[in-house]
Amino acid sequence: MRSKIDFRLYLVTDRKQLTGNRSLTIAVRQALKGGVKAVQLREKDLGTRGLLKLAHKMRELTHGFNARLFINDRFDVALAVGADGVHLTQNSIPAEAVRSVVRKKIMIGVSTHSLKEAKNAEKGGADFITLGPVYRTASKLKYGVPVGLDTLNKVSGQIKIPVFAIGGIKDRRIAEAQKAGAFGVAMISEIFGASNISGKVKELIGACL
Ligand code: 3NM
Repeated sequence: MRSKIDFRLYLVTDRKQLTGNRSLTIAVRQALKGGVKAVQLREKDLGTRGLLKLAHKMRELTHGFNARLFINDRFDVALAVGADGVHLTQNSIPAEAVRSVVRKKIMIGVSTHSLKEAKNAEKGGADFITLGPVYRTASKLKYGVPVGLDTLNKVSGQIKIPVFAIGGIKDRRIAEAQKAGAFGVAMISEIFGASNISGKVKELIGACL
């Protein structure tokens, strides 16, 4: 299972966090130019048709850079656009139900916030999880109380699938997240808030090695 996940840096999108009139397409292209190899399309406010259209665009873009594309929550949209995977939330259809439909066709990532959720995701057939928020994020407590490095350490030690630390991850925190057992890191603002997105991604990839 572990070898299937061939990226350490996972970009999660939120076009509302983009600065300087950059469109999502431009920002993601810059991140891909910088070397990011996995993108999760997470644009919660879009309706099905709008999401599908954007997902097609992201598929074309990520293909051009040989990068993985994951669609937040919607495995139907992931299948429809030929994405590499779906990224499920705790309110999505559970991983085991998705797995029973998609079989081995696409990968499944799951957002988790505790050891219990992490174990459930693994049992349900997830290929990897995100665990968070590890730190306090800019959007304050929108994602819940930070779980901290101790929980990251505990979870990483008790499950076999890769764990990506998420929530308030910055360049300077990558080393300690990895030391606490994270296989990789996932982030929005550190990348989308950068004035030079591709330069920032290059730095982050260097820090992930
Ligand atoms: N999920 P940033 S934290 C999308 O804990 C998301 O599951 C989280 O943004 C979780 O890198 C989070 O800007 C926000 O902190 C990540």
